[in-house]
Amino acid sequence: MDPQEWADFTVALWAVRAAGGYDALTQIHNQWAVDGRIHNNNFFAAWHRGFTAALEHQLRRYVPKCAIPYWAWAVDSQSLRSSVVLSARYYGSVVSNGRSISCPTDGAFVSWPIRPSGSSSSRCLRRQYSQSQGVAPTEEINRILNIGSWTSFAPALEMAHNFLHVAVGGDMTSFESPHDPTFWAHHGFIDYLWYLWQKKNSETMTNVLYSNNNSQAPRTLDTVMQPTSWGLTIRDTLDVENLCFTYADPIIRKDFIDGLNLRKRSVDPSIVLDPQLEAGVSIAAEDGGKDVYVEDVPDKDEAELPKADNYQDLTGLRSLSYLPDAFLKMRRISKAKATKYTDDLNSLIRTVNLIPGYISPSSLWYREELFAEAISEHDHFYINIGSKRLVINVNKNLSGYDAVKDIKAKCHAALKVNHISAPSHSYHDQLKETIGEPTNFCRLVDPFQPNPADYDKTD
Ligand SMILES: [Cu+2]
Repeated sequence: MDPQEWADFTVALWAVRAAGGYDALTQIHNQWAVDGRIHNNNFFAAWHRGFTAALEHQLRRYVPKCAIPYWAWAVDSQSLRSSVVLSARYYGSVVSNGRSISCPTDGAFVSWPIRPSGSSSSRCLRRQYSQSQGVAPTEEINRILNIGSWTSFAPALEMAHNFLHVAVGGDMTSFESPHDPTFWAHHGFIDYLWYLWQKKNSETMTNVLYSNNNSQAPRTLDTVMQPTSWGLTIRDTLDVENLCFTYADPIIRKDFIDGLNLRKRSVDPSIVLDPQLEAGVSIAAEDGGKDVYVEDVPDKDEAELPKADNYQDLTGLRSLSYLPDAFLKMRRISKAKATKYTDDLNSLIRTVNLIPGYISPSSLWYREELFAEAISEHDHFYINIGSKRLVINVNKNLSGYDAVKDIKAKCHAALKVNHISAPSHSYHDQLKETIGEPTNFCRLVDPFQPNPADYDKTD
């Protein structure tokens, strides 16, 4: 999405809002959510697809080709607050840096007024960008896309989606979450994942939808969903083109990703670090200093799953916290199911972290902006490789991106980073065992690092 398209999108959004359509949609979400009819059930994906299309249709009254951008937040999972999506360039940043709820101070929605239902006055948009909640990394998204049955895929997709609501926080945790424009970018991504899954699986849904505890939920594909005035059945939503949008032309949605600089991030699943490390070995730097050395991971459990506020570990994925009780209660999500999902996800993360030489596309290694910011706060950074870790001292004569470059160069030299065309076997097999067929992993990476050929098209 180029700056003009982003500007058009926000202009259209403000126009829909001025006409009353935006708040009306938020209230529709609230109305049907309160009764527990659109979440935690078998047509969550279908309803929200129709819902995002409803906004998109309104946007097109003002900007004919307007499309809702999606936010592939899995790549930002290790630090939401450093996501360019949540920056001045797009949806806005918050000054609290994840510590408390505050209002965006920059971006397109600083003066976006929120009027919660039942309230007579407006206030600013509230967000947190929680440092402690955590959201699913790319590996979990890939695992979900590899699930073969609808009855297992759908609840996993919805569960992963819940964490983002809580992590963005503030208005996004309530049933009036569409108040926050990030809602649409988030649901655009969720819908895209369903779309990808549909392309792979012929059993998109069956007439017998997976069972759920909600007696209000439609039982068949031909049940008209609420609000019935839309006249949309689940079957109507199965094909996105029915709803006048598509993901088929990668330009429409992928160029947004390009606009986010994600292409620059060189998500390269073929980077393999040399795992032949021995503790106690130090790698002499050119100046003779002990700039890089190898040590045993002191507290293995902790090192395997870095805490959410640990910005020193450049390659380890962070653990996720359990979803708050209040959120589960409001959405009528079974606590046992949510707990099991979180535990399973953390164990997947632990496994991923222990694959020797594997660097997740989500890891801080690729987040140079955050890494540059954290550099002044630390004397050294780590790269974990199984039970060993590489410690890299920060050259205090350098700052920001220069220091980042220096650290990366030292790592490359020390670990003899190989850019090889095919991943090594053990690594390939381990990934396959952990997150499914690695070709799908590559397919997932693909949207973040699109084929340059896609960019030759205009439009
Ligand atoms: Cu919802």
